[in-house]
Amino acid sequence: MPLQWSYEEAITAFLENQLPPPGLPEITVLGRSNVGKSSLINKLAGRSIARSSATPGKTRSINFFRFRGKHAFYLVDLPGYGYSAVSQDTRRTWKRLIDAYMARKSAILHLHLVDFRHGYLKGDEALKVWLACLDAPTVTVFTKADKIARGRWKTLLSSYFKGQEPAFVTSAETGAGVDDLRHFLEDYVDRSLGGDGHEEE
Ligand SMILES: Nc1nc2c(ncn2[C@@H]2O[C@H](COP(=O)(O)OP(=O)(O)O)[C@@H](O)[C@H]2O)c(=O)[nH]1
Ligand SMILES: [Mg+2]
Repeated sequence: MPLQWSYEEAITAFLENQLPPPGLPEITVLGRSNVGKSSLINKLAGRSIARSSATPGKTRSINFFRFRGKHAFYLVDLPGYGYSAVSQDTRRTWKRLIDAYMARKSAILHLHLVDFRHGYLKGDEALKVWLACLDAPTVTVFTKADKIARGRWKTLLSSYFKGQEPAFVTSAETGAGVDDLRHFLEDYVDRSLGGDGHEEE
């Protein structure tokens, strides 16, 4: 059955002191600019809450979206790393914000979004190395799967992905794979809080 979350509020942090106090489980959404982070968050929410744009690298804030499923949790939009077109200053401020975010240690899971057409690019390999140093595990979510014929999905997925952990193939355009991901995240939040991962009857 399709799972629904109620969306409660958004918090935007440009500066360290604007980060919400730790307490709720947080699931981060990471990946290159334009990979489809905002679009996936909107699709998971079932409504338009995160701004999606065709111009990459516009966002300079960390955006927290609070949901309530079985439990309350945040999806956290950590916008594109590796901006090429920003000044040193902006980059420094940005790094400070990310470091402050990570120091809170509230993330229980990181979603690494990767364009299904391209697989892991150079920036993604660097991100993987960085993510591997963090406490919380990472799950890869392939995006824009609607751009690839369904008959090729399985082969393509196994050509990119050799790991044991789950990987999701999704499209924010058609909604493919999104409900599976929603269920996975719901169970993940539940287990992180000591539940058994099953929905209550
Ligand atoms: N065809 C297709 N386009 C997508 C999908 N997800 C995002 N896009 C497009 O890719 C562009 C960047 O998306 P956005 O969500 O803003 O990426 P972000 O920079 O990672 O937040 C936008 O033009 C979206 O409409 C998808 O699943 N399929
Ligand atoms: Mg975005």
